Amino acid sequence: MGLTKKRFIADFQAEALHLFADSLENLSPMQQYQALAFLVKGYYAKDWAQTKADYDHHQQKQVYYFSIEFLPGRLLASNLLNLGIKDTVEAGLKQLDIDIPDLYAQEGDPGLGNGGLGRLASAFLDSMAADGMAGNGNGIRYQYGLFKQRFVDGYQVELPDDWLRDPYVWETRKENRAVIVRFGGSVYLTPCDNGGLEPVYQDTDDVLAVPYDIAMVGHHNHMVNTMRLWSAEPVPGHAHSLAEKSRINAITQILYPDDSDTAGQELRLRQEYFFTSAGIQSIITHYRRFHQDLHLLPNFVAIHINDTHPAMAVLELMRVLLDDGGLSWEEAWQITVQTLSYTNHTLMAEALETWPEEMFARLMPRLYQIAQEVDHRFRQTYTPRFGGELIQRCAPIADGYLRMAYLAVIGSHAVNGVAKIHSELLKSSVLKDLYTIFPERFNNKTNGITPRRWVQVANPELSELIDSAIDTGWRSDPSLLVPLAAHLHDEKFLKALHTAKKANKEKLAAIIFDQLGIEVSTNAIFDVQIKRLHAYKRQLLHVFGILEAYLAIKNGENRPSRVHVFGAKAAPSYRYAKSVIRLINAVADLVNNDPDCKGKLAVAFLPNYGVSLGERIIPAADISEQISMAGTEASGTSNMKLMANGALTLATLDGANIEIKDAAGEDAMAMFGLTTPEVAQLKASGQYSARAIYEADPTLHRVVDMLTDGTIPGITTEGREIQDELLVYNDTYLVLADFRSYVEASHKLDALWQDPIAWAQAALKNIAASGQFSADYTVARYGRDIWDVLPATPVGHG
Ligand code: 26Y
Repeated sequence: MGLTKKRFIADFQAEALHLFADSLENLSPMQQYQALAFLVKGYYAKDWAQTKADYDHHQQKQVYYFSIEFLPGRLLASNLLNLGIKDTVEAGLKQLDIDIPDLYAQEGDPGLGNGGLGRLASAFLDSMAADGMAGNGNGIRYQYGLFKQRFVDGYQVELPDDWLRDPYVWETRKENRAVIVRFGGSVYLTPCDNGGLEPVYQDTDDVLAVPYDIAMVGHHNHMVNTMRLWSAEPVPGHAHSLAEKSRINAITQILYPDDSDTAGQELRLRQEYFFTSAGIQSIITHYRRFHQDLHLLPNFVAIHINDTHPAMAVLELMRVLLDDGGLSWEEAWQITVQTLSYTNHTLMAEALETWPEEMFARLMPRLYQIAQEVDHRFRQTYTPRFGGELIQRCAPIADGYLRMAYLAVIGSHAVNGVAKIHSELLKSSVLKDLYTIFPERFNNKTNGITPRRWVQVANPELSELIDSAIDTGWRSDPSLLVPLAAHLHDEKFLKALHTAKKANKEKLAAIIFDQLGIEVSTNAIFDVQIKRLHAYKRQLLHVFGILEAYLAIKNGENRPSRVHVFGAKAAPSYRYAKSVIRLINAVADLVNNDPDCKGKLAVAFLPNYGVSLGERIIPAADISEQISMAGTEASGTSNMKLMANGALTLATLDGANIEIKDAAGEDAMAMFGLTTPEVAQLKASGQYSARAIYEADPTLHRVVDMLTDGTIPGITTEGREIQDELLVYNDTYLVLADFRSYVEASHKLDALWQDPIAWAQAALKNIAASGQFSADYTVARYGRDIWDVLPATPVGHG
């Protein structure tokens, strides 16, 4: 949009006056932020309304991305960037003498998700808008987001995230679009006029679902899409008791801070039905404003199921088509399958959702009836061809449970994993039987990230350097980063790359000092692991690497100095993960307070990792730790963000690490460890003995002993627990098996660091190859292969 600095300043002053009846300089930074955000909202309001009108007018096919988590991050800077006015606005703010980083920092970071899955959902909404695809988000407006993490004596402490205490500027309440979601009661079928059966509901608990819409601003294309988040409220006019009211409010009160396994709670099931039903109802209501014929639904609507949490979309869409639309089962089923698609994000059996039949039937009696019919017909249709045993293994209902992943596959026309290896493993392991039945449904869509946020907004130093080398085309088409590789032997450029990284490390060092009181050297290698804390992600292996280095330093060995940076939240109920947090903090105390380590080794565990902290850490990283046991990490996305910022990946051959290696080249990273088939074989053989490895490797022996021998102060119980997991329970995630090759790969990076030019060349290879992981391309592929929706904005060469 055409905006001059002068015009912006006048608008900003007028907005301040309008909102707070005062002049800008008298406002607090928070008030200034709010005035600016409201102004920006006004700047795109017309485009937002117009985009919606255009979609309706052209009857463009729309995508609805259903996700129980979204992690949009702060929106001010990214909205300014997408509107093409960031530089102008920042110049204006500068003229007004306003501290720009401080202003941006006023904005809260909606923590409406746990980790990768939620962030991916937000990246996809951002990219759909950028690609000019009609894409909507559908989720929950949790009153409390993911807990805020503090450390007290090294332990994780969880504080409530009351993110709506200050009004959230970007949302718009749409009371006129509220719908009613029915829970419980009983339902029976009764003959109706057209000769069929219709359900009669009795004694249901009705809940009002009120939508709050947030704009997803497209990049330089005047398109603005919508993320719709639902809030649960009592139905006006119903005589709810106090207890009922609080049960209703509870539905959208809090995000489950658990991404480790199925939480299993009734409330979570209620949440899932709540946003799924509200979403489906509002889609159908909107559709019916323009169309009579429900058979054409798949021509105009694609509904995507992000992991199994919204998988009951299969049943809810059937319910609406059957009961409200009066269609036959066969018609309704065909429409449902054509409309729905599903992404799986995990291979771990314990994380695949199942619900007890009794609970499901009690909360959603009509959906349960439909589920039984789906199950019945599935068995009847496929048993003759595939045999009863196979069908029993993959039917949607068995042994007293609804199996949501199976239901999602059966009710969708497309199923995908999130990295090549993951999609292959789905076919050969957890979804093997359904792959046998529906091979044509399975496909891969490797995850992506948004370089607009992770490079352009988070790392202006690097962005400007790239501009100077290859011009600015990469900013809208990241595949144009490839020609950057021509500068591989351009020493001046390589040095500038180093300087830009150094500047980001200075900024992160200041944050580390500010938050933790630790002084770190920016000449050191910044070695980063940022992700949820999970046994399978093996933060423990990273800790063992640190202890190996610690022992070497105590031994007088000379190593390039390293600062290890961690960011990770543990599910509050995940005992082992919390013990590892305690361990990392204890190792940090040991190392940071040992004079022998000064300037050589430091550990900084920054609390409360999330999108905004990620934007500070990622640009400063030299090494990206992606060290899950092979075959466990579906994709990973921090690997892509870190690569795009020039970090070298230290990784197992897992998830998207494999594709990163293929893109950047093996010499631009350090791979190690057992491969997926090797892991599978070792586990199947029953021959693995963690203790034998421990006994055979003196350094490893020493490191494992340190957990309990008092070397690391203050971790008696946690150290014992972790040691038992390794030596008594035989090391589920093969930390000891991979220890030696991890240390060797890490030494390879140490050696490379000694040659700054060679290091910068490797960093450059990563940056130049990172464009292919832009989510703009990923969603374009979803559009082409799954949703049948084409980008309106050219998506470039990815
Ligand atoms: C059911 C409940 C306990 C639950 C809640 C959240 C289960 C899982 C999750 C979240 C899973 C998740 O974030 N998975 C990650 O998805 C990323 C995006 O595809 C992947 O990159 C990453 O490998 C995967 O762990």
